[in-house]
Amino acid sequence: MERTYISKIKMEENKETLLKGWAEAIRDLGNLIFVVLRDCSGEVQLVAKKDSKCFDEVKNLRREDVIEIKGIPIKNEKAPNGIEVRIVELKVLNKAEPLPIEFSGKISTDLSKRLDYRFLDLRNKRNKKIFELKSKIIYFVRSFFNDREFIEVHTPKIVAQGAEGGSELFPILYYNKESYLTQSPQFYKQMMQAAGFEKVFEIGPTYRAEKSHTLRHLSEFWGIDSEFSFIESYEDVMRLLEDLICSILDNIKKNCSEIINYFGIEFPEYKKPFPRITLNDAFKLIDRDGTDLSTEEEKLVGERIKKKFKSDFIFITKYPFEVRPFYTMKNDKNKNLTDSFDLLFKGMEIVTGGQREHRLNILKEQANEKNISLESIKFYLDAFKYGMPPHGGFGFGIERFVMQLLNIKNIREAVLFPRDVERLIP
Ligand code: AMO
Repeated sequence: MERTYISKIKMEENKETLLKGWAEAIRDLGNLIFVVLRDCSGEVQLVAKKDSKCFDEVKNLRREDVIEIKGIPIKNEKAPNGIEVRIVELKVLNKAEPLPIEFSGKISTDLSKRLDYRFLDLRNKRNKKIFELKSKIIYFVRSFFNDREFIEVHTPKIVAQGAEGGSELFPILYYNKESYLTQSPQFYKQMMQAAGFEKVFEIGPTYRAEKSHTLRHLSEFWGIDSEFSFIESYEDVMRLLEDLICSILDNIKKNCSEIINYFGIEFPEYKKPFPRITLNDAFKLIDRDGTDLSTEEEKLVGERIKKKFKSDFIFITKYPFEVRPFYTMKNDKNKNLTDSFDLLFKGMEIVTGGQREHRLNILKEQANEKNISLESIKFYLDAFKYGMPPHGGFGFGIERFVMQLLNIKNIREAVLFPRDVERLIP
C-alpha cells in the first residue's frame, strides 16, 4: 500500500489508508484513545476504540513516537478538518524519549534553549512556516532573474582577501596559507563583469565576524547578490532592486497567503518607485547629524518615511566615501559622496548597493585612500585592465528581509541553525 500524506487523505474512499508520521498528542479517555498524527503536510486525528485489535499498542504510545498506521478515514464534524481516521493497524517505527523542550507553543521557551534543540523547535508549525516562506522567496528570486536572463553564479567561499574592510573576517587555515571565509561575493561578481557575463546573480552564504550581540547580526547569513554591466548610473541598480522586491512581494501575496495569514501580519506597503532620499536629507528628517545611520536612526527614518510616503521601503542615497568600501563610485559632483545606496525595509537596512568604480587608475587611488595594499588585491585589479565595463549591483540580506516581513524580533529565528558570537552548535 502506498503512503498517503495527511493533506491528501480522501474521505470518499472509506477504505484503508497508510499514514506515517509523529504521534503529536495522545488523549486517553479510557475506552477511547485519540492521537494527533503529524506529517510534513499537516495533522489529522486518529482514533482507536477499546474493541480494536491494536488498542493496547495505541495505549502505549508516547508523544512524538514515529509511527505508521493503516486506518479508515471517516467524517467527524468534531474532529479538526472534519476528518478522523479509525486505526486498524499500528506499527511503531521508533520510540521517542521524553521531550527536553515544549515546542507546541503552549508554554514559551527561551530562544537559546529552543535553538539548542532546534530540530524539535522546528516541529512547531509557526517556526517551520518561516522556512517554507524563505524557500518560496528564493524560488521567486530565481524566477525573477531567470526571466531577465541573468546567469546564476557560484563564487568561492574560501578567499584570500576580504572585500568589505578587513576587521570582520574569519581567518581559516587553507593548507599552509592564511585565508578567510568570504565576507561578500563582491570581487567575484565584479570579475564576472570583466568576464563579459554582463548580468549575474548569486544566492549564497556570507560570513562576518560580528563581535557585537544584536538582534539583526549573524556570523553566517545568506545573501542575494547581483551585478550587471553597462549601467548609466546607480539609479539603474535601484530600479532593478525595486523590481525584484515588488516581484517577490507580488508573488508572496499571490501564492503564500496562507503563511501571511498565519502570521497575521499587515502586508507591507510598496509601490514603484520607492521613495529616495539622500543620507543628508535623512538626517534632516530626524533632526540629527552624522555620516552613517545607527540602528535606532534607521528605525526613526523608516517611521517618518512611512508616514510621509506610505511606503515601507526607502532608498537612502549618497553615503560619504568614508563609510563605504573602496570599490564604490564617487559622486561626480561631490567627491566626498558616493553613488551608492542602502534600502531600508520597515526601518532596517536590508540591502546595500551602488555603482562601482570601473576605471583602474581611480580604483587604485581609492584603495590607497583606504590603506588597502594593491598587491593584496592584484587578482581583482587585473580584471580592470583588459576591458571592464561600467557596472553596479547590490547585496541583499535574506534573513533580514524575512524577519522584517514577518515581524520577527530576532534574526536568529530566520535561520535554521544560527551562528553568532556564542553559538557554533547545533
Ligand atoms: P553589506 O555589507 O551592507 O554590503 O551587506 C549587504 C546586506 O547583507 C546583510 N547583512 C547581514 N545580515 C545578517 N547578519 C549580518 N552580520 C549581516 N551583514 C550584512 C544586510 C546588508 O544590507 N558587497 C556589499 C553589497 C554590494 O554593494 O553589492 C555588501 O556586502 O541585509
